Order: sequence, then C-alpha cells, then structure tokens
Amino acid sequence: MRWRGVIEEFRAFLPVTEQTPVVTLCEGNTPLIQASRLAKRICPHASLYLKVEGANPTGSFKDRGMSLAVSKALEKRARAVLCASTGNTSASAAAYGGRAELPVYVLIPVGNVALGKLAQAMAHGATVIQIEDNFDQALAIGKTVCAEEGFELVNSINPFRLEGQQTAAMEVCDQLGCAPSYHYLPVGNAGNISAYWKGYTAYHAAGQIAHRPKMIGVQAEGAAPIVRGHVVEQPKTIATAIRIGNPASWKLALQAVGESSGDMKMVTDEDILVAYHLLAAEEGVFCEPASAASVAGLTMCSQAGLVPEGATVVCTLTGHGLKDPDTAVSTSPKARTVKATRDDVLAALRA
Ligand code: AN7
Repeated sequence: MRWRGVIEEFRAFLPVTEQTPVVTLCEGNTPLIQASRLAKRICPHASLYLKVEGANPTGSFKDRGMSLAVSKALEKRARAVLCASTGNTSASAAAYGGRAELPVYVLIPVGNVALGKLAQAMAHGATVIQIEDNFDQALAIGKTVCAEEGFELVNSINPFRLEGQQTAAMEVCDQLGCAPSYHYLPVGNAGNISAYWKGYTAYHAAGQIAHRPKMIGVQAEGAAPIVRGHVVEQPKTIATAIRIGNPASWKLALQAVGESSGDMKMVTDEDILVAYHLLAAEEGVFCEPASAASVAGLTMCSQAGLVPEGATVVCTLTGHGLKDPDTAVSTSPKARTVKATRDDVLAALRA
C-alpha cells in the first residue's frame, strides 16, 4: 500500500484527532541501509546500519516533525509559522507551511547556512531574514517575535516537532525487527536525540520492542555545550547544521542519555570530514557534514573499545549531502578540465 506519511502511519502514537488537518509530503519510510564495508573498517565486530533521513521530501529528518507541527498550527488557525534555523528546519518549514497556505518566516544566521538549504527556503516562498549573529540569538529573537505576533514557532521547542520526529525510532524497530543495541545521532539543538528516545520508549511501552538502545549523541568539538557542560558563546564547526551553543532540548537530551546508559561525545571537524567522505565513497551514501558526526562518534567509540562484539548499531544520517554542495566540492579532489580529444582524456585518466 502507498506510504501515507508519518501522521497516518503512526497515528496511534501521535496527538492528532479526526479534526486535525493532515499536512504531509509523505515523509518517513526512509531507508535503513546495512553498511558492511564501513563496519569492517570502523567497528568490525558489530552490525552497522544507516538510517538515511536525507531521503525525506526536503532532504532531512525535520520533515517528520514539521508535518505534525504545521498540521497542528493549521488546526489552531495560526496566522503564520516562524522558525530560527541553521538551515534544514527552514527548508522544511518553508515547504510544509507553503503547502498549508500559511505564511512562513525564517530567521537564519547570515553566512552560516549551507547553500542548498537557503535555496530551498527561498524556492518554497518563505520570507528569509538573515540575522547578523548565530542560531542561538536567532532562536531567542524568534521566540519573542512569535509571542508578540501570535505566530506559531515551529522550532523543536514546539512539542509537536518531537512528537513527529519520534517516528524515526519506530521505523528503525519495524525495519530491524527489534531495537538496535546502540543508536548514534548528531546533536545540535538536541531535539532529535530526545525524540528518538521518546519513540523507543513509546514502542517499548506498547510491547513492540523488548529493550531500548543506548543513545549516543555526538557534538562537534567547537559546538559541544552538552559535553563541556556549559553554553558555548561562539560555536564553530564546518558542520553548520549543528553550529549551536545553547541547545533548547539540553535537559531532554541528558535524560535520553542518562536513562539509556548512553553517552554524549564530541568529535573534531577533521573526524567529521573523514566519516563524510567514507560514507560517500565506500557506501554510496551522501550525507551532509553534520550527519557524518554520528559515524565519526561511532569510529571514536569503537577505537576506545566501547562497542561490544555482536552489537547492532544504527547511525542516523540526518540530512542529504546535496544540502551543502560547497563543502563537497571544497573538500574533494579537484575535477580536471582537458581538451575534447581522445588522447587528452586518456592522458587525464592515466595521470
Ligand atoms: C542535518 O535546522 O537545528 O539536535 O535549525 O540539520 O535535533 O537540533 C538542524 C539540526 C543534525 C541536529 N543534523 O539535530 C535547524 C537545526 C542535521 C541538522 C541536526 C540538525 P537537533
């Protein structure tokens, strides 16, 4: 049967009624791909799966929560939706809000949003406002503006976002036939790791799975407030999606990690780029840099002996590689240009 999107497919677990208008782009049902070649390299005694969230309609996991958040905004007759964003939330809000005929306003940190995401927000018709500061400041202003204007804030502090995003954990269980032993995720504003834990917990309570995984969150070293235990005023990382210094769901993330006996780790930008290129070149899976933090974190943990033999590990790859073409091009070997002759092409092939 046709996949109908996360609200219809997981209706029993979500706060919707017959009166809720369903705004969907048929998000969810993303591939869970076994990564044997990568596993052999980074965690040879475990089974590794990639939850490829870049396969969602706007190219990131945000679509799951946005379907619900925009549906609920429409149900309560909001005048408009607004978000602050490092890029993916704005792309998703623009698409779903536009589809729902709601005005969409997005606040983004100027100069630190990947090109593909900016293009999406603009193409879907959102009003894009670039803030001369970072994401954390944009979110603070966004909250104030929404309160004053009566707009619906569709950042992950909107509880419906996490409700929708929890469906990814349920899908992983459905696809694996059980819960994994470990689940690795990149952490920025910390909503997604909290949502996965909520999803695993709901599935466990419903008797769908026998155990819940240990949740491992991975931050970028230059934007690792949770690992360091304090707000980072000037977050810095090549993974612009997770360039966040004061995560909104900080407490929920600590709860997920604590209750699951998991951990919160940090990795360098260099580690992120190594994982990013390995995923693309050896597994055929092109994700954006922030997404590769999950695999970089797994690599680090495995080297430290923290991945037991026989473990089943899932890494969520949160966004598509095409979101950030600049990083792909600037960190890969240059393409050569040659004269249009057989000899020149052969010479280039053999160089
Ligand atoms: C690809 O779009 O915060 O820990 O404003 O785009 O739930 O914040 C994006 C976050 C990981 C981190 N991977 O998830 C935004 C935004 C990608 C992301 C994260 C984001 P959270």
